Amino acid sequence: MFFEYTLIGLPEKIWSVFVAIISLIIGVMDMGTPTVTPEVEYIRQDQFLLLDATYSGQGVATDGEYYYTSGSLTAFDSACLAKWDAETMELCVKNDDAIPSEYREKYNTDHVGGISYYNGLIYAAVENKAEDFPLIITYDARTLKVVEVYEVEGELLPDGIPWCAVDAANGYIYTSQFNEAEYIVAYDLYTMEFSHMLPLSEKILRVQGGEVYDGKLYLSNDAKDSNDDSIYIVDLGNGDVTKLCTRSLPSMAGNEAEDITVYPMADGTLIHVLDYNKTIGVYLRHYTVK
Ligand SMILES: [Ca+2]
Ligand SMILES: [Ca+2]
Repeated sequence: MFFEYTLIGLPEKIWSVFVAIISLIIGVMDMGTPTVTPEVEYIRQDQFLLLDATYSGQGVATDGEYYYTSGSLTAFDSACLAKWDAETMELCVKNDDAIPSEYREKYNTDHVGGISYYNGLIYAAVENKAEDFPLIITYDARTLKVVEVYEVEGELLPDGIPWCAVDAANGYIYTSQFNEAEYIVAYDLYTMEFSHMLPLSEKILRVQGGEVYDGKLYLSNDAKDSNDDSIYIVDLGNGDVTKLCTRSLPSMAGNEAEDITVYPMADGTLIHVLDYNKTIGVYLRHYTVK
């Protein structure tokens, strides 16, 4: 008799019982729904557990049809990308070795952070252990295989490259430092040469991800040691920062807000944020704007 074996070598039936039990435990730990300040309405969530969580703990992007996620597990030295059907959330494609080995070996590059989608490509912010060698790597959105690796100017990025967001209309890709971001750093979308910096009207702490939608930059903030994590909007013309909302999240172990993507999906939701529950679960939570 043949069993289908999962990644960690357990027969599939035992594995699914195990996952069901873990789901129950996590469900109890994270019971309740997020409450959000009135500008935004919480609609629903998708849950990634155990192995799925390793593919989804860092970045999220969408083309409207699929969600793309990234994950990095430093303990296992893994850096992954995955593609999920947006309607069914079935896993379509994955890449569990998303960093080219020459960069791993030469620069200790080990972390895929926030991601963004544009024109058939996934753009990923990728950093090394010392956080002093920022990369933007593009992947083919069909196969999740590497297309190009760009070594970007890192002088304005003192603590790595946590996220990136494509602004196709203006031909830029944006990022910022993670802690205490006082400006946005812009690169040319096609050459990845440094273009300019945009000073922010107020400092944003712990910027986990971003996405451009309708001419505005949406940023996901993680409040440290707190489950009240916020979303900010940056005016790309003048750097004005406004807080869109604060999300109060149910999580016994604590919530770490991760990347964001903003796109009107078939189910009517617009804002999609990843949350890590600091155990073995990741949620993709969907919102509408009132
Ligand atoms: Ca994103
Ligand atoms: Ca938090």
